[in-house]
Amino acid sequence: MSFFKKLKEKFVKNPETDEENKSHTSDEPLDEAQEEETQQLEGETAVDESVEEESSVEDEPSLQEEDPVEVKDAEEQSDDPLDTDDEDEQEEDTEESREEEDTEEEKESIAFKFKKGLAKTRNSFSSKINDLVARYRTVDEDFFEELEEVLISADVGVTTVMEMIEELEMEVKRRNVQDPQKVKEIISEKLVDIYYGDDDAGEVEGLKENPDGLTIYLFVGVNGVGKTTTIGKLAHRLKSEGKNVTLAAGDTFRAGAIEQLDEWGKRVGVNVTKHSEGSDPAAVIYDGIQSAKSKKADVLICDTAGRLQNKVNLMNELSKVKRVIEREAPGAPHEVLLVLDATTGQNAMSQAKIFSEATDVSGIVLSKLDGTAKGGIVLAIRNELDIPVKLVGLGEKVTDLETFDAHAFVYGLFADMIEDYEDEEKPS
Ligand SMILES: Nc1nc2c(ncn2[C@@H]2O[C@H](COP(=O)(O)OP(=O)(O)OP(=O)(O)O)[C@@H](O)[C@H]2O)c(=O)[nH]1
Ligand SMILES: [Mg+2]
Repeated sequence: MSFFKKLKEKFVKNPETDEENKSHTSDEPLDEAQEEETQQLEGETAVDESVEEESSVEDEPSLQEEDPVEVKDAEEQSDDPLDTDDEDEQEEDTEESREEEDTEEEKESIAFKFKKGLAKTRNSFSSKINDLVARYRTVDEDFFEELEEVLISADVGVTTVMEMIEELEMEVKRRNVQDPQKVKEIISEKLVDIYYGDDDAGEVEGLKENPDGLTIYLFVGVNGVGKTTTIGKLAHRLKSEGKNVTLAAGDTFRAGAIEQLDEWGKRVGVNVTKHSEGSDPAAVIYDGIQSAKSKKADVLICDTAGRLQNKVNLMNELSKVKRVIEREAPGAPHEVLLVLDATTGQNAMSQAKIFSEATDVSGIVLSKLDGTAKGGIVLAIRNELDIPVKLVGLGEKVTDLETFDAHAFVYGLFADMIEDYEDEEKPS
């Protein structure tokens, strides 16, 4: 079966398959109280900002000079992978107005979330692909060269792009494709193949859980990437799945960080273990584990600092925190999740390398995918670092966190073409 047709059947609204399309974050219907809570949370980003403002004290020793809240432009980044200098990347969000027309049920679907979250990437990537395909009559070397540039400009990463182009060329030859229009579909198929690589199971990889008791997730990442926000979103999601969740405020360095996590705890309705600012983070995590055990919690999520006096201290601190978790809860942490800001482009790759050395990162959370036109970074991360992307942040709302699904991702990139697919197929 054609790949677009497969994706269309899987993701485009169809009453018969609607059940399967439900978002990973909303498997359980929210009850009335939770729904109210969610609505409240969704309107509360302002609180976050005030906490962040409080935190950006000028004379703090810092790996970052500017406000961590702002979304960064990939082209403006510095060479230092741990320096998260930010630059605003505001684009008009045309999806926002269209959102009004969609029903609540549609908004819950994984397809809708990826389509909306990837709007910027799709608008840029698809239009470039369409333009390319329209300019060429046959699929030749120049065509592939231009395609290479399009992929690189979407942050797919040079190594991954080279690999992909090579496979595309082979596939095009094998299927004897002459028409550039048809190449679009092969591109989409190869994007999924590249993501999974040799791992041909191609299944969505959720977070690991401890079937026999407490599950511990450790969040790491440089400042401003979205650790605390993701923890809040994840706590909300796990709680709405009926789990008993608790948090530990391991960022004792940044002013306002403890309050920010505490605020999330209150909003989501979960317990937070915290000590005072400047205290030993390993001790906070230790207490968090004891508290989670005594409360028979299902999940403990640990926040950590994004910056310290210097990088070496940060990496040492994270290693120490991890050792405490390993000692106090054998088998834990069940995930060490490195949060990377998708808008930082290739810099995210360098961060992944540095953090992996200190903490054995088991999965990536790619935040702010909604804020970039270069969502191709997902493929580069998985293909070049061989770390699975477990979760993606597709917006600032508490419900804007999704389990990464490569097929849904590709659907998000080619949504318009996939939705129109049947029309092209119809006999003339
Ligand atoms: N658009 C968008 N914004 C996000 C997303 N995730 C986080 N943010 C925003 O990113 C900013 C920083 O998030 P935080 O959660 O405070 O980041 P952090 O990694 O905890 O930062 P530090 O505590 O300074 O280390 C906040 O304004 C969040 O609302 C996302 O998926 N999409
Ligand atoms: Mg934080």
